[in-house]
Amino acid sequence: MDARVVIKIGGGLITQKDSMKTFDTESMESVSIAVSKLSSLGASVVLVHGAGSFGHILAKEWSISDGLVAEISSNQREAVRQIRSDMKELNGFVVSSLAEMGLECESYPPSEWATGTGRVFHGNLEKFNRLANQPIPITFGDVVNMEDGSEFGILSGDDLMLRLSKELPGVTHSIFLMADAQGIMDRPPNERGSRLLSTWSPITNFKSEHKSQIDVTGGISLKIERAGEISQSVDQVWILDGREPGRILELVQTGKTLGTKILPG
Ligand code: IP8
Repeated sequence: MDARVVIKIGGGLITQKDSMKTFDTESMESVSIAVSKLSSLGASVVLVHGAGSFGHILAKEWSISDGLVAEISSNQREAVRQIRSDMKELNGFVVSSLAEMGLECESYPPSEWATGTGRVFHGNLEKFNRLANQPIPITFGDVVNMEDGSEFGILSGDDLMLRLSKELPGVTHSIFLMADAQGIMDRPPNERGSRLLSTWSPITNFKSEHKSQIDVTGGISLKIERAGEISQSVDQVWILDGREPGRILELVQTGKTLGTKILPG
């Protein structure tokens, strides 16, 4: 199979987002099973994961996405050290889960190779360009250094998805795994009567809910904005239910599944 699949494992899927550093072993295990099957079909896989409660809670508490604030700088610097270490710990849990399914990964923490935030961050993406039989490269949303004097900032896994999906050669699928919905719903998933949108393009209207009290990087809105942009250069861009990761296999094998396919605007 000559598929090259870039997958974002949402932080809300593998952690309890509102409870500090709580890893969801079971959710991750079912993702690992699906990735292992995908890899044994011969697909080349690139993984990105979010931060969930290993990143967003402290980042919010110390306004890390605002960069250095003079009055609280020493607390912020301590928080930056802590978040980087917590993110490596979370990545360690993810990598161990994948290893239990027989998958070898190589981790690239953005704090060590990327600078700047948003879609224009700097960093060499060549290390993610691997053949299907090589270890799976994995990275994640992180606190990175800035070149503009603000000292640090937050690089979201969604921006890593955008750049990896667009710049690695031959990406066939770019998939965002969500925590709490089958895909993009026409209104917040917990609202009565909300329905799954089988396709979405940047011109579609929908009402989203951004838990800004928890999420420092923009939640579903950033994700689908990035997904819309990726769909300009990648054929199969999907938002899928991370609780049903078998749908990744169905998608890669048949070209369709239950979820939301993102179309260019
Ligand atoms: O969860 C955020 O990454 P995301 C990274 O992919 C931190 O948006 C450290 C909050």
